[in-house]
Amino acid sequence: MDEYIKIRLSELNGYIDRKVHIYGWIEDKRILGNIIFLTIRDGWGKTQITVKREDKSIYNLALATRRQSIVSIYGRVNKYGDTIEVIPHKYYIVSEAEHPLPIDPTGRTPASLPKLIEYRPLSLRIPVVNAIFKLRGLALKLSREYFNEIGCTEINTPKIISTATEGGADLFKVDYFDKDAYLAQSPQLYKEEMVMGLGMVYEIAQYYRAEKSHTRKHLTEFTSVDFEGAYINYEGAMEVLTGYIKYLLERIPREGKEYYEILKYTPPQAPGDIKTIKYSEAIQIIKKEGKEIRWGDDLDSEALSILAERIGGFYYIIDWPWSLKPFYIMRKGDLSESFDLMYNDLELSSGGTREHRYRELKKNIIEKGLNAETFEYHLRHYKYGMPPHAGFGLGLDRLMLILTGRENIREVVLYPRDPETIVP
Ligand code: AMO
Repeated sequence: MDEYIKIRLSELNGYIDRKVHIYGWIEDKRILGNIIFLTIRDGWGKTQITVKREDKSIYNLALATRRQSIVSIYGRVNKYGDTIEVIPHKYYIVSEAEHPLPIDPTGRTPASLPKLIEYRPLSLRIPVVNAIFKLRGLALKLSREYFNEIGCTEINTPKIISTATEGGADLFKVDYFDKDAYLAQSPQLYKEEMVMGLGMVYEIAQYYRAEKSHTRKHLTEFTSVDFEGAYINYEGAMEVLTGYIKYLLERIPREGKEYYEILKYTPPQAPGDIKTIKYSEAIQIIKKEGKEIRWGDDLDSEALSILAERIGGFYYIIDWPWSLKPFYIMRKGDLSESFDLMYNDLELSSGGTREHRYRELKKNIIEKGLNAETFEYHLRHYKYGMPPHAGFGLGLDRLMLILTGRENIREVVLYPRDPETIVP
């Protein structure tokens, strides 16, 4: 069967009247008089297979194949009007689907989110779910494109570590032979150290936080897009972050058009510029709305809802009290050179200028109540010519909520992990 060319269903248009070999799952089957119409998909595209009763053996096989089974078809591509169909010459059932199916892959009978996650592979055949994860893949591709274009080097830092990077709390402990180890909460200190020789770096990876949060925006395993650059301060890091958000929002509607049509959703427009307010101004705004809050308090969900209402869209909150920020952030008296990037009431990213001076960094570690000795492996590098630097970490799963218009972070993560869920 050499004369049949193996192609994807997205390529059919270029093979009208030619003999092709295709694979796919049967999404739908309709019998109209003496004809069976099968809709098959392969993950890239879809087509119709038209089987006439006179092709007896194929007709009987098609009749017997259950929806969602994988078939292999050799046939001719035919076009009439706007419709492309394949007229099968040979038809094989490659992998049968058992019925009843645990979820409806056409999406017509909606399944609960836990059920979708339990049967994630099959749920990826639901057009809306499929579109979400295609867009996630696209966002990852565009992210790499952006950071590579601006001159960053992609890095991979360890996820099994011996010291906390974000302070002592929320750490998952791991039995590591005869030693204690932890799962990384972020690549923080490693990414900072890498700017010594690489200039600007980025990493896209999963991190772990033992937070007992049951919200629509927290997971115990989340994906972060981390950036770190030498010779810049927090303003430079915000420029890179604003550029990243613009790059994504300008390109993803175009490159992901077919998926947005399925989702019936338009992502926010790329911001011209991103507004900035100081933490102290945020406190004033929140106070004006009648909420009791003092300078130095963290912004809880009620406070963030007020800001979402009053400011909205993308905005930065800058110059946070140093008491609210981690030890590695550059201190300016009671304040710090730091920022959070918000979208309405959702924190997407945080970052800042880093403390690059060995003595000051050590002092900050002690002041935050941490044990400087356990950080010595990291700290020593700050003695050998550490450049001033700044960076940020951005929660990719949270960004995906905005890029896909979903509400719950579990909808945009293949296998979400929260305090109750570690399977599947
Ligand atoms: P931070 O702890 O603010 O900063 O985390 C950065 C971003 O990561 C996302 N994020 C989460 N997403 C889902 N579930 C979670 N449990 C979770 N925790 C954090 C958020 C958040 O804004 N090292 C610093 C960043 C830096 O300064 O470079 C850090 O980790 O979107």
